[in-house]
Amino acid sequence: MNADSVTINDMRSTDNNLNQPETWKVKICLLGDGAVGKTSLINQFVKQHFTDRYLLTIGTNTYKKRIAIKRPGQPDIYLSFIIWDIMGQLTFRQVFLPQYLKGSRGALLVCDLTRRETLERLDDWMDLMFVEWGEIPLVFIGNKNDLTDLHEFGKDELESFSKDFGCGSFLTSAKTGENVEEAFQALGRKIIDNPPPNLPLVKVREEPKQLTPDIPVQNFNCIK
Ligand SMILES: Nc1nc2c(ncn2[C@@H]2O[C@H](COP(=O)(O)OP(=O)(O)OP(=O)(O)O)[C@@H](O)[C@H]2O)c(=O)[nH]1
Ligand SMILES: [Mg+2]
Repeated sequence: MNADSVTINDMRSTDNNLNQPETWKVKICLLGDGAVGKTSLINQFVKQHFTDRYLLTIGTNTYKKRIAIKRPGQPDIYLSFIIWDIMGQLTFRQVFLPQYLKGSRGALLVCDLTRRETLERLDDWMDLMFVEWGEIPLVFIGNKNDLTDLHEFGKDELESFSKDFGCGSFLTSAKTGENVEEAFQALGRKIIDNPPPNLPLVKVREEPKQLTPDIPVQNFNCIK
């Protein structure tokens, strides 16, 4: 089998043992502007860890986590997420994004509740995505919900934005963990309910791998 291209059925575990739960390997991405909290959300989801230090992501890093999706009256399905953390800098987007998006089966689109422009710029991310992917399962995230005093927009605006794309949304805090698991679960459920048909197969890493070091950024002024 060509490791660079697979169909959705190939993503299912080939283990025929009926005692083994059904497992799908699924590549997903987090997209959004710089410093909205993509890396922090992943660290909270995968390692239940948060730091106030801003470590600029250079290029992309991958992480892995397996979750169970509950289905009423049916056995759970396990999703083995391969999570791609992509840097939010504009210059990077145009050059590398298409190759990083290749094979993704869903995405979390992240904005920062303390900076309105990060919500507006999700439009640009959506444009880039549709060009590369067409329609795939999406969930929108308004992050930094713990920084209430600094909020420039809230639930209503995020909801009306995400509804334009027929998608759900969550207010999260990577710091406290609020709604982080729930947002990833919602994306997983959407992927299972609406698997994108005939996507090219993706080579999946078995172990989380940091491809490039993060760079510490001093004095980032959005963070308490
Ligand atoms: N208070 C608070 N701070 C957060 C939250 N999420 C992220 N931060 C902070 O915001 C800054 C940027 O977070 P990152 O997770 O590195 O942002 P990013 O989107 O990965 O940024 P790039 O890698 O540049 O694209 C860091 O200082 C984090 O500590 C949150 O929910 N609450
Ligand atoms: Mg990052």
